[in-house]
Amino acid sequence: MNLNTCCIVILCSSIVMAFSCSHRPADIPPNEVVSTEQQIAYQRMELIGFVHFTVNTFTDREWGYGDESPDVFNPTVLNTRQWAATAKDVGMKQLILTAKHHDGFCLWPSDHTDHSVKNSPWKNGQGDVVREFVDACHEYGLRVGLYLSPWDRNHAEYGRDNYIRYYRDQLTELLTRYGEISEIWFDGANGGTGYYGGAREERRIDRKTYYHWDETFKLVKRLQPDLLIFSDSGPDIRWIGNEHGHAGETNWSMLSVDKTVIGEADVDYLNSGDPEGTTWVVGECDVSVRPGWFYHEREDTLVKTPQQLVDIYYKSVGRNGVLLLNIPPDRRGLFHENDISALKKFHEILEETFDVNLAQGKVARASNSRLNHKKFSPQNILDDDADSYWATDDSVRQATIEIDLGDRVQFDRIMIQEPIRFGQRISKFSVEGRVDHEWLTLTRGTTIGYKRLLRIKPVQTDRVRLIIMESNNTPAISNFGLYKASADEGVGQD
Ligand code: FUL
Repeated sequence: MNLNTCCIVILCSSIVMAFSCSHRPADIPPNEVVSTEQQIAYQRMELIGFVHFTVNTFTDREWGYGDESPDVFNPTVLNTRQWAATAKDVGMKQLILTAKHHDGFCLWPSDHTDHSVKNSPWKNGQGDVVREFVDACHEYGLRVGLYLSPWDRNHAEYGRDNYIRYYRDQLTELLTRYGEISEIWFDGANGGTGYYGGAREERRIDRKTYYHWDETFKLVKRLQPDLLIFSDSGPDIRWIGNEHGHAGETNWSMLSVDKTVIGEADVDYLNSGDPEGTTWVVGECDVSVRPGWFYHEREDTLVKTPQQLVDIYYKSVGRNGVLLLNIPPDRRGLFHENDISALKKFHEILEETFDVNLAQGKVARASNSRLNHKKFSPQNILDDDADSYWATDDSVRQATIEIDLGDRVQFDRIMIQEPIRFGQRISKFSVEGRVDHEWLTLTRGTTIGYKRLLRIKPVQTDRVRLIIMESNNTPAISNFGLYKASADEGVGQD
């Protein structure tokens, strides 16, 4: 290359660089506390399933005492593919199985105890429910989660140091034998009466110190670095503080984990999160499709209605949470027909409601748009792309976006999303609609987070505006939607 050509090449690349710099400004500065990529992927699943199955299914209990004989575990036609197919059909993206509940019975042939499927009549002791579960999830493209109860009412050493070794050995088996595990569930129920190897007594533990959770978390992350840990205090996913599947109307994804103790957490704190929290810990909203977590024939008629499930969806996914919905297999080892039909209708209703976003592709204008650059244009909130977003200039904390819908449209559901990879910012907003030349407040709210869904009375309007009144940093929105609810939702309003 001669000198001239070389100069031209350098000049051209400088022009290209300058051009691309001026055309691709940097993202907005993130908050101090932000979600990890794994937490974003987790939250985008929105709906996941829980599978409670063990000796309780056969003894008709919710909490086994720990003295159940493995002989009782004998599902007649266990079919984990039916579980996974159902979950997939109804929009679930992950299933979590109780590999061991408080009774201590293991659904896999653990090398560390005789209290497992290997001593049950099921498949003459040759079966492994965890293996079949994992294989079925993979076949149907679902992620895999496992629940391993810290409390073990069967184990002779529960309450002593030896048990902690046993518990970690079990975790190691589960996290090394079955491929990628996406979530591990550490329940807060701990200590009390039990069989304990025949002692039949009450054993209390110090919830703060007994489990040495920090060490256990390290082990888990060493074995599966991308896995997310659920517990009352995270570190990745937190319990939402109740078993109705209801997140707080105000729900921050931040938490100060030193303010929570597994098994003793302040449920209000968990329910709303903490705007000053130092760790990003997504709220998971667990609830069962039936009154109990395990299958009981007497509850066949007490399955939640599709409308009740839809209501829970608005109170969980619609409040910046992930919905973990339990479906307990029956004694055949199958999801019951009544549960399946409620879930299918629930899914159909949601599909119908959220099928058409009436705001998509319409025209949006904002009171402030960062650098007046199209990367931050208000138009980005109407493009159905969770990664593009509107944001304001640095000094701004309050802003309005107005959407011109063209014609008058009727809607009664509103959806708002923040781009959470930059943190959770907004703490006060309202949505207004222009009716007969007057702006009416349609709804107000506090936090938004990954997703906020709002149910309002049906309204007809050609203009809507989102008013952001409070934000801890420059406000940013990734998506905004308007929908007309399926007639089958029933009356539901916030
Ligand atoms: C609770 C347990 O005690 C229940 O049996 C169930 O597993 C539920 C999901 O968590 O703490």
